Amino acid sequence: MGLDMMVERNTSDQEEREEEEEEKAAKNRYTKGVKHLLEIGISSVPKDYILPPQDRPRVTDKDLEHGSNFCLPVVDMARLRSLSAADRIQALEAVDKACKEYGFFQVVNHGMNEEGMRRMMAAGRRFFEQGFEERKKWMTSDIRGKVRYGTSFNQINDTVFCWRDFLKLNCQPLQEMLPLCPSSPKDLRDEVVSYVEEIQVLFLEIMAVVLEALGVRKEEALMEEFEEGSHMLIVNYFPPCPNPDLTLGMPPHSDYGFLTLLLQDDVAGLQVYHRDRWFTINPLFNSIVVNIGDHLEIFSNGRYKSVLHRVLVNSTKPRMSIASLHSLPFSSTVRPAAALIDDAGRGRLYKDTDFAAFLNYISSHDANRKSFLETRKLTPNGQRG
Ligand SMILES: O=C(O)CCC(=O)C(=O)O
Repeated sequence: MGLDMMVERNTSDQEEREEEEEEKAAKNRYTKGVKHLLEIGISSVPKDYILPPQDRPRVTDKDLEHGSNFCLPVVDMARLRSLSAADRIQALEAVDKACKEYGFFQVVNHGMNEEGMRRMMAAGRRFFEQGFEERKKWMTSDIRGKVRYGTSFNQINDTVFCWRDFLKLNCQPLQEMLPLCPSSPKDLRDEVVSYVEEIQVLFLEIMAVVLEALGVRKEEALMEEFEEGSHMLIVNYFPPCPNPDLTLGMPPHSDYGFLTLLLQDDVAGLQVYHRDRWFTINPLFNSIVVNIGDHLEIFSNGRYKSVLHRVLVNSTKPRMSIASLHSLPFSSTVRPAAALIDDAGRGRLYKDTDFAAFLNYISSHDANRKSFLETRKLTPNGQRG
């Protein structure tokens, strides 16, 4: 080999090594979260956050600010509680319609303490507003951790990163999680306890209503399982983004549990996929957004479907949301309800599943869209689809 060729080859090896080093350093920066990227002074989104053109949102900051004309069905819990048996049937039909047509509804007069909700949101916000040195104490990529500060959607497998940081608290049992929950800001633990206790009561009430709407007898044993059921509280923080047209706060995904109860602040960002289009959900003051998760799709044998949703970011305002994901206990099996399997008509459409299968799946796959649920489907005669 001539001297010139050797020099050229050494130079390109060196360049490759430098590129690899730079890529590693960048990934290391990304795992610290998007708030950290802003803190170190980035002024445009790094290339790993840029979605292919077909997946980018086509909504501007202005559209988000003006709000959309789309409204989710609203369920008034106070009214539902006070109705006569005959009127209740009608109200349950409306819940059934919302679950079938949208997979989402909004709950008002839910009975949660309004001031407590505000304080929980404020304490969560102060957690993210602290310096990185404080936040990073809870940073881990262990998806089984009871408390986890992290970023993006599924940071181990994401091919494109998302503009979101989060604090995930595995709240069942609450007493085991609490000593591990961040103690700064000082009031966070107290606010988490109050919020978790109240939202759990609301979940049980809404779950009972949904079972009634589905036409499944509200068996005591099942309700007891929900009382002991899994409860993941996810505090989401979406900082302002320099290029909101190129990326997303969260990609299109469905939630894994039975129901998710979502509290959002007053900044729009949540979008729901409905009739082949994305619709923005205007934040409705003091309401809770409820959506069907994959486990309820399985339990209902496909009568109710989990629905894709995603989150947009904007260039000026941070946005926060607090999602409560509820399901059966981690050790339980989720399967179609016997009452909803009709041997002569609709056979069993889903395989049994459990959390272990889900966690194994997300540790090795891109879990966006409804990819996990797809692996649980059977053809109508009981074979894998
Ligand atoms: O921030 C939102 O509005 C939605 C959050 C969400 O989809 C989630 O946490 O799974």
